[in-house]
Amino acid sequence: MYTAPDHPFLARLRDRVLFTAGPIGSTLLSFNLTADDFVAFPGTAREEAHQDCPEWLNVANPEILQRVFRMFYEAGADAVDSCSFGANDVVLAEFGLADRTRELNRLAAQVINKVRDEFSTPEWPRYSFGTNGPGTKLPSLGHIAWDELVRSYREQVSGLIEGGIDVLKVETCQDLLQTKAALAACADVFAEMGVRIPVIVSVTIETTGTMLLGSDIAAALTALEALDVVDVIGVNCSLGPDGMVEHVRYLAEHCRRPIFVAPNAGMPEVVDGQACYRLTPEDFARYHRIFVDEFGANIAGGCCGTTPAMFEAAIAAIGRRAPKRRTPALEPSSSSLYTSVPFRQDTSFLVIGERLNATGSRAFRDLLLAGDLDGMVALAREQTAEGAHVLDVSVDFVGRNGAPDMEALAGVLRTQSTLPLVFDSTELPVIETALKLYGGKAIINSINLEDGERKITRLMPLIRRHGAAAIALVIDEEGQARTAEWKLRVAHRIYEIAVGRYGLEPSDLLFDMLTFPLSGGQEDLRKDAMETLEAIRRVKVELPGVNTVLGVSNVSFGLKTVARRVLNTVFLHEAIEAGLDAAIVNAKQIVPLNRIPEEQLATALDLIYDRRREDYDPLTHFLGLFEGVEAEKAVKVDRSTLPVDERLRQRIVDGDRRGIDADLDDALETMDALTIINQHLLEGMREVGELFGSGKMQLPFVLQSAETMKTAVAYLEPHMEKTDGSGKGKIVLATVRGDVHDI
Ligand code: THG
Repeated sequence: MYTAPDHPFLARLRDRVLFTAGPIGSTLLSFNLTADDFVAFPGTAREEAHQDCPEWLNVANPEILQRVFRMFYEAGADAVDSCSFGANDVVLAEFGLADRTRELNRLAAQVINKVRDEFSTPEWPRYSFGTNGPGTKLPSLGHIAWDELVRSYREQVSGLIEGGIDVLKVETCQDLLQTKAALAACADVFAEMGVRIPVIVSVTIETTGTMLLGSDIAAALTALEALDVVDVIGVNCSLGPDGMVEHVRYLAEHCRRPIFVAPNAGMPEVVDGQACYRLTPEDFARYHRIFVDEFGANIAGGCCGTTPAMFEAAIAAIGRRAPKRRTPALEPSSSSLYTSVPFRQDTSFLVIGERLNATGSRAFRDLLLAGDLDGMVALAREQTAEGAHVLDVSVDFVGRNGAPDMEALAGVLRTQSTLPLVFDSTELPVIETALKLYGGKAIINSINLEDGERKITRLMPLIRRHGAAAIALVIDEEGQARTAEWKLRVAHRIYEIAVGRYGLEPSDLLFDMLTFPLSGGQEDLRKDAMETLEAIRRVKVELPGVNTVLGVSNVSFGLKTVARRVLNTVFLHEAIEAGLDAAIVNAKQIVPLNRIPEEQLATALDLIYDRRREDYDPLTHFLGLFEGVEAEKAVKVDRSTLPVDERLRQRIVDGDRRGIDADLDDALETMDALTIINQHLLEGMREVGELFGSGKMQLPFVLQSAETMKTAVAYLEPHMEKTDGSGKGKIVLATVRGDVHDI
């Protein structure tokens, strides 16, 4: 549960819209600086130059930067960005300046604060924003590890705070894992230094309608709003303001923190070797009026290419007043890197796929033991197709070391599964490993009071630091709670700790009231299902806002598959009637209640509610109903009925290279290798390109398709005719060094 820190800047945001300027890099570019401008202490023994490192200007030429800051404060901006966008040691290392990260940031804050002080008055306080850019590495794609990234950002944030910066701005975010690492660094430094200044976080939505890594605005909001260190959420850079309208509208409707909007001055075009921005001051003002008056944006900013004239126009058009009041609605959710998935599903329950479980699924265990990551990804995708909304992931298995297994699996699932993940482990290091890899908002399975408060008080800080939700099991020092009374007692205790002490949002707490199998028939377990249903009903009343979850298959352990399917379905139905929100199930095994024969249904209900009579034991009767009955084989959708060219094209689109050799052999019987590549495989890639361009396919899946293409071409290569080799040309590909797109 976020509560705003008591800070004058945040109080000020509630009263009046704040104008802030951040086009430091593009303004510097328009000055056409020369190599000389980047030389510090020229002509002395200390002479040192780092050309094209804007942050170095804080040392070499602060006057130039101060000219920029002054231009925007003069135009009426309440806040201006420091020159520190790329001042983290990952980027500075490219200039040999990594070990001076802290110093450069401290200086960056001091250099802007000097100008801020020229303008700031008690009636009109001005602010300095310490900008913190994404750097050049994408942790979700494995370019850099969480710990290294956090350490790098900590240096930057420490320096900015030491230099007296007013507000931190984690901006132009492209990868939510990078974003979360930067925010974790802010939280660390606050704790370490005993200070708390406001934090703005702002993501960049590309022309695809998502962040570079494929996250849509809802996914970003879900992941970021779960972090207490975040005070303001927004969007910046990328498209011009017109391309931002829908994303700002989404934030306006859902985001409970103040909103920040800082468009570029349109998409830059290159004219005569100069970046040229088409937006006019009138357009800039018009769009900001929409953002402020229609959507209620609290901070109106400008990113690359915006000019003092634009700020003058916007301030004249909008004035110094409060933005429109908003009434945002919280939608309790989890998220993957790509999408946000609400806990409460309108016409269903939240389906948590159970099959990625080393103790619960033989198929998965075999894949895990064989280290077959592609196979595990395929199992994840199967469950997606079967209707799962999120996926439970448990690598716990006797005799194996869970952390490396989780590292490998979560390392691929984070980009290869569109569904949010539930990290299911009894081992704290396994949970921590997973959280450090995950850019989305995960669900942690689970917290409990098995060893009193020892473990829960170690897990909760992790859960809060990474902005996860948590499943709580009703287990205490005495064991798994058996009666509704006992279950509720444990639930109240956990609530007190998780919500009361650690500030978890109540809706991010999912209580699992647990049930024992009904299949054993022991006298003392006969009423357990009933107690569970009663506890689900009561917890929703006694602890308002919390959600409930259940591992449904537990109820039927020990029965044969056909019987399990019926009992699971009926028990799930009863639990949903009692108010259950989510269930860990095998999605394809849940059947609609109306397809269950009447006698099976009635007997299952008798079993659940322990309606034994003389000469009638529902358990015995239930078992009898399935004697000699076997489950029909599940029908699997596959490509094998398609003609071979279709099969290959579809494989490229699906990014599925497992067993592609056989399909290629098939194809080679009727066509030559080049035809396969040029007509069929490339046709698949063309479709991938279209899906990507229209925002329907995210980058990591495109990479998966490319990998499949590579595998296919490598296989076909020996079948290609050699030409004389005289036609070899040269290809030159270039990208811009140090640019944020330099991936
Ligand atoms: N609550 C919470 N988490 C949980 C559980 C729970 N996590 C683990 C488990 N229980 C839920 N997961 C499973 C996974 C598989 C099965 C049951 C629960 C299962 N497997 C079949 C079997 O064992 O017969 C299939 C075996 C196979 O495919 O090889 O039933 O309760 N919070």
